[in-house]
Amino acid sequence: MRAPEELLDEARAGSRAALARLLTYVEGGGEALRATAALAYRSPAPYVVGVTGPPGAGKSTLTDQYIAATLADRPEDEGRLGVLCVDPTSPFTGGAILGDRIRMQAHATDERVFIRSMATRGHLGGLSLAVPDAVRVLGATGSRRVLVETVGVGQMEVEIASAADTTVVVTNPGWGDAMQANKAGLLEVADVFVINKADRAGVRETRRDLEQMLDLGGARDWRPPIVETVATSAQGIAELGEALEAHRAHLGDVGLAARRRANARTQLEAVVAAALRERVAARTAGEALEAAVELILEGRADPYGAAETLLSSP
Ligand SMILES: Nc1nc2c(ncn2[C@@H]2O[C@H](COP(=O)(O)OP(=O)(O)OP(=O)(O)O)[C@@H](O)[C@H]2O)c(=O)[nH]1
Ligand SMILES: [Mg+2]
Repeated sequence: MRAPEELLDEARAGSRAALARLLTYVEGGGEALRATAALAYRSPAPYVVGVTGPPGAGKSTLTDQYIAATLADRPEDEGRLGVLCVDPTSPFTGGAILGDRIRMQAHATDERVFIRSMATRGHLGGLSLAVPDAVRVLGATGSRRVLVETVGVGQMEVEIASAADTTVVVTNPGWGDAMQANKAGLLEVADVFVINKADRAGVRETRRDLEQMLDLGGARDWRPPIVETVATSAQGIAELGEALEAHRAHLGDVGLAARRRANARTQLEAVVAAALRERVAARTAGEALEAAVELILEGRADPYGAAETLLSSP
């Protein structure tokens, strides 16, 4: 294993191979992750934009267009743009991730961008904990802004949103019903809504559904704007960029600090829970467990006493 300190220096000096290696450490968990995290969290966090939504909504196409637009008028001092593609449904390099890679390849050699598909291998808390770590590694090596694309399935979008400063929820025309089913989750995470594939029928109805959902959600200090896009032809990308900047401006320094405090709390709780789960697994496996089960079956112990014995054994 190469020392993370060295790799970090090399990555800061521009080595993409060194950066890739650090991210592999993050995915792999264990000692390499710990050593990497100990360094990465010393640097300020980059600004994180989460892009989530159902499979096939056009998240990657949209992200790709956003990268292109961002690079086109990027000031010299803006640092690198990091992009993480996360697909919880295919933990190993599956079709979707491969597709993302190919789609974004146009930018893959641009020095100002670093694109990476994330997988979970050994990370203690799985992808939802690996992502914030990867974000910090990107931040520590020159990315000032990081885009995180995740397929919104189950709790994933909520988990990833708790690693983002601004979260974009991508929908498509005709998805009113699908959105109704997951209303609470979407409302909780969305800072910006996108109706992508606006070249298709049903945009107006979807917008109405979203507006209604936001009305029912009650008064908040930020009402997520709804941006219509056709990602395949770069329509609405400028508006999306404006919506992102507007949300950032709305947060301001105080709002951003509050969000990051909440996110750090959520992340820490998740790390503690994952560590405890690991300990539970260690305690409830192997011979000691079997012996305790035996005692219960023989009527010589009850589950509570047996549990205490397991927990207090070294
Ligand atoms: N008609 C139309 N098709 C689009 C639009 N945006 C994306 N698509 C197509 O929709 C398909 C899925 O696009 P992706 O960008 O891969 O969607 P995704 O949300 O990243 O998909 P997953 O990562 O697999 O969940 C592709 O065939 C795109 O070309 C759009 O605005 N209009
Ligand atoms: Mg995708």
